[in-house]
Amino acid sequence: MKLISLTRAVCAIVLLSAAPLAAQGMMVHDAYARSSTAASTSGAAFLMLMNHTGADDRLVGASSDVAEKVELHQHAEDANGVMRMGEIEGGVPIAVDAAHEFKRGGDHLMFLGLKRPLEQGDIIKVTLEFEKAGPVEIDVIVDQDRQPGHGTMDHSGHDKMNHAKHGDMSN
Ligand SMILES: [Cu+2]
Repeated sequence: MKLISLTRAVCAIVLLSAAPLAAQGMMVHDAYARSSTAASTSGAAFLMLMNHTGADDRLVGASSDVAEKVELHQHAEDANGVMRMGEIEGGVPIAVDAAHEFKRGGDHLMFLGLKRPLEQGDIIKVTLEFEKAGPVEIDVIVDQDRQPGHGTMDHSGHDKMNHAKHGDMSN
């Protein structure tokens, strides 16, 4: 009998400590990936990251078994006014309780050297590497048909806010 009550006590502690964790950590919304054509050897993923870890953090890298390499990319205007994409130097800082949107025409995860074509509807595993939170594995659905700015979640309001906030792509 003593053993049973001890087990119950342990379970209660586990439940209590697990409950608040459900709303904590790095939260990922609306992650999807696509490539420009079925034969493309590169692709990109887009998602909304929310930092509920309780501390400022920074996305410093990413990897996936579908690609040789996953880079953190941004679109930025060069000296001639041409939009170009390139690696984000020093990673992507995400303040505590802030969100960062990786979206079409903006920051994105770039898959280089795809080992297999991104098939519509496939779920691919991507590991996001954070400075403090460490590796976080996420599921990303391949959605070739997704139109820019039309997520499964209605965040048309977010889009407007982010345009205003992140109007300066140089930061
Ligand atoms: Cu890119």
